[in-house]
Amino acid sequence: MAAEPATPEDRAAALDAAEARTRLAELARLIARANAAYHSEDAPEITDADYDALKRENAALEARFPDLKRADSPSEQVGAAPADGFAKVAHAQRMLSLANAFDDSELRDFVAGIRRYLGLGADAPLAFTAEPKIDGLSLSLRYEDGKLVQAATRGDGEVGENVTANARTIADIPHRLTGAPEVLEVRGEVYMSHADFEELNTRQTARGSKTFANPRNAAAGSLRQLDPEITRARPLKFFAYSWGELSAPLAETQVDAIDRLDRFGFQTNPHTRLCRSADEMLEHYRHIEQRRATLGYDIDGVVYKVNDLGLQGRLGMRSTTPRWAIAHKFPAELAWTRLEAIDIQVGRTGALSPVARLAPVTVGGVVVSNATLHNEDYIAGRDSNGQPIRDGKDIRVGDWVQVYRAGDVIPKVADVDLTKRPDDAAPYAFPVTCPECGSEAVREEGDAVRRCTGGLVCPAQAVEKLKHFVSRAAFDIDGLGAKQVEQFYKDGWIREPADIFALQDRYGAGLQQLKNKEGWGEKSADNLFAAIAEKRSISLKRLLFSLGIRHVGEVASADLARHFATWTAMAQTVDAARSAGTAARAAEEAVATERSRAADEGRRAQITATRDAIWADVPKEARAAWEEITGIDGIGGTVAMALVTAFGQEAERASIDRLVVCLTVEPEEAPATSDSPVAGKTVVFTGSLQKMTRAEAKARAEALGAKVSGSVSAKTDLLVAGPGAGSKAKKAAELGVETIDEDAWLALIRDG
Ligand code: I6G
Repeated sequence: MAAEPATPEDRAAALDAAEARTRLAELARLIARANAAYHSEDAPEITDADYDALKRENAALEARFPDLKRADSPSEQVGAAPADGFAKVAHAQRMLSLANAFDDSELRDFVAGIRRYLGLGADAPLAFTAEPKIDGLSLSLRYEDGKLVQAATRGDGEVGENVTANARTIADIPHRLTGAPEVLEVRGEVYMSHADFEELNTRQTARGSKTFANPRNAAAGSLRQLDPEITRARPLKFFAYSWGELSAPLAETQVDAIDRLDRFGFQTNPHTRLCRSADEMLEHYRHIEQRRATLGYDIDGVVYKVNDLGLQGRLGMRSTTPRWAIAHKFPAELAWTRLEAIDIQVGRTGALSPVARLAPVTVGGVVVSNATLHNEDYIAGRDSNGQPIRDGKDIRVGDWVQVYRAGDVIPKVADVDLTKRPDDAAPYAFPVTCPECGSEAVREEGDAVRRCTGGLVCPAQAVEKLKHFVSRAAFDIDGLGAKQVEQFYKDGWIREPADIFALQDRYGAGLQQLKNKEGWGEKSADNLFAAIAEKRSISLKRLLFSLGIRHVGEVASADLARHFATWTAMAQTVDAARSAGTAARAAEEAVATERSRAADEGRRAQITATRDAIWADVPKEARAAWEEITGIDGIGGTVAMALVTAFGQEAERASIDRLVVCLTVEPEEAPATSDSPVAGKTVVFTGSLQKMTRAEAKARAEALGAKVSGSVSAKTDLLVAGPGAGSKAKKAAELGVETIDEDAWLALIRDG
């Protein structure tokens, strides 16, 4: 039998004109089907590589037989317009997510942390609810005057999708409530039971429709149907576990609030229990874990919440998660399989990330064929400090490896079976050049990761930066996701973020050019331009996050935005701090060198002298700007350095400047506390506080619109000094900063 031609081009070259005509028709059909599955149904049916092969074969055939090019040629305009989505709705109160604990000690840390934050001794009573964490999708139901008026998915927590018509078809969701507050947002989880899931997949198979990989996908796919009648035919269920906006409190405790939801007619989880210690919480965790297989629906852990709602209020929030709750996840699921190859992916910061390509294996009900290998040390069998991991066993292509999945996280390679290692398996040689652009890939002192030095010249970095830019927590432009960005980049339409805002002017004329692109029709092109225009106005914290600067994630972006309020103020300070950044780096390096050299007792003085000498050359303004940035609570030298580096790097800065002129950056609004005497003031806490912990003091000050800084400078408005205040109190006195004690602070925020 003749061997199969090796490449798509070879396949095209082997056909005569008649065969080519037939094959072109077949390719048009296959590619159209793949486009529809990918763009409209969110369910790719073939791999990217297979898709590319079909496209290449089509292009090669068209090049050989131009007369046979079809009117519906895939190279011109075939493709499914993205399906019309759901309307977006802003949640009246942000839908939170939960922090995770992965073992008993993290759960004990959570309890201890809460006691510390609240200043409760080990014996003070503190109760928690514990209940199963359902593996479904969260939904927020808004009732006004007892009537269900809106149902919205979580989305990014701030804006979700309006799925009201679909939610009304779920039997567990009441349309009317009696005795409820005027406004009540009920939150909970939509899920599908195991039995219903099996039955649905059987029906789907019988009908020749696609089946679902697991109950959660089935629940999500069923709720997000454009036709509510399809949702009605799907056996969805709903457990209520929380609430958003309320016109009147539901109760004083979590248990009583859930009980009220139950009496309104919602299903609430019967395995909820009140626990009075970490030991009781862990006991209930094990109890639920033992029953996991017989519950009849998927759960992925146990959620604990502080029972007293007053304490929940005092504990408040971190940036996206409440301090008063945690999800204790069940252990990861494991499986063994063969490592077929190691590929290197290049991320937006140039990081070279090794990815394990695996012989497909089912891990906890999901087929896994890729897993992360973290970095070169991990493959070599050592941690970032050079200590052995896996008893020092390295990982080689051809090895049998253990793969594990925990919840939604990317599967990981955990272990290797040396007894099954093939004789010819060679140690993996981690690349020292970027596989995408060929630039040198270097590993800096203290960095666990090797990085491509190509910057924006590296197409992988450029594309990953763009994908990050359009991601959900960043610009979140409807209709412009990772796939579309990749396509536009390949075509040379978008090279940097600013190009997105020039798209309509450059390519939108008559929409013809965009319309001719795969997957785009007139309506979707129009929608895209409208979605881009809408995002010309953007909050400072989103803009900052979207830039993809190393170490500047969502939390740091929010901290910076809260402090600086405007783009101009931030950029000016970062620019002013640039020479201080250089000095800080030089000081760090010099100090590190001296530490390794000097072993005598004059060492400390010598190190301080070196540091002082380097800083002495830094202009005063630069030093003040650097101190302002590093003084922001939550921002340290690493973030400050990353900012000054990114802003000082010529090409990157030019790209940022080109972007910013396209935008209206909304100033960060202080919380609605204009009547508070501390709103807009910069406050520093020092010394030990007696009535509340430092963390609570900070959270309360911020909730009142104050900026909390870690260091005293000329910009400090108020120093709150407890007993034992030292150098900060001294500096405040020198600078003439008002200093008060904790009682005066409490009186100020209470009376103000
Ligand atoms: O994702 C969640 C699952 C279960 C939750 C949750 C929950 O309570 C049983 N509760 C809250 C408050 C949040 N997420 C934010």
